[in-house]
Amino acid sequence: IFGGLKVSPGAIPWQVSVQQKTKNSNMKYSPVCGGVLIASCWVLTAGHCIEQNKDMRVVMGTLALDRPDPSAQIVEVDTAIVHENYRETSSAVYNDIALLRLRGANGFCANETQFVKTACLPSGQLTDGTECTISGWGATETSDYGTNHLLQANVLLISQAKCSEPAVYGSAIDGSMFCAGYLQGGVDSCQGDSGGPLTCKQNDTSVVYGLVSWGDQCGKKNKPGVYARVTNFLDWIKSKTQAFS
Ligand code: 4AZ
Repeated sequence: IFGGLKVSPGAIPWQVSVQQKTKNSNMKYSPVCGGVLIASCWVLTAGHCIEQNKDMRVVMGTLALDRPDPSAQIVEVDTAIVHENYRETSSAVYNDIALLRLRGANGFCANETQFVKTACLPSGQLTDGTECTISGWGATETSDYGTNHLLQANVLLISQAKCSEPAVYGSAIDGSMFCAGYLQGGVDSCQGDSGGPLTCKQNDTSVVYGLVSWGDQCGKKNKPGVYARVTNFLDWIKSKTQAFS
């Protein structure tokens, strides 16, 4: 996160760290992406976060990554489901969404606490200009390698028309994504934040409208962050999660 602030304990309890087992090791995992807990056994993340045939786990309920807080819950991923139309080109990442089915029994995986809670899925569309919150352990203005402590920042929703202007992203933008941030630059998501939440408050409830997806670097003028448009995938999420329960 560029231009962010440290998150307080319990402030973003649906944020998870998606981690991949390191090659040639049975024990070590490295953080690859963020994710969002949407049910006890389900995490939303970005499609581009998934490398097939790699063991993954999620770490929930912690702000620090190097030494997880006592409130941390670590659960292995059973199955990763990448969207059938996920596609990456030189100009954009399309349908950049995936579901992680966590390992557990009887639909019970994450244990809800003050530090681990599910985020709500959206019902309606949002108004351009709405202020929303992004978070992650990704790169910052001072570290390409990301942070140990979870950071957050506020961003504004940018219209499709504005984001599709030639000076911004032109025809790269489609209905599977939206832009958020500031055209003057400075505050943005960045590499390592991918798959993490963009939530907006509705009647005091945080609703996950976006997943960190891509952008032309980070915090640059006229190059806001691009987010997977969760409202576009509600039927997909429903069909994939219902097929299991
Ligand atoms: C990345 O490389 C990435 N500024 C993620 C988000 C943004 C740019 C790059 C948005 O994963």
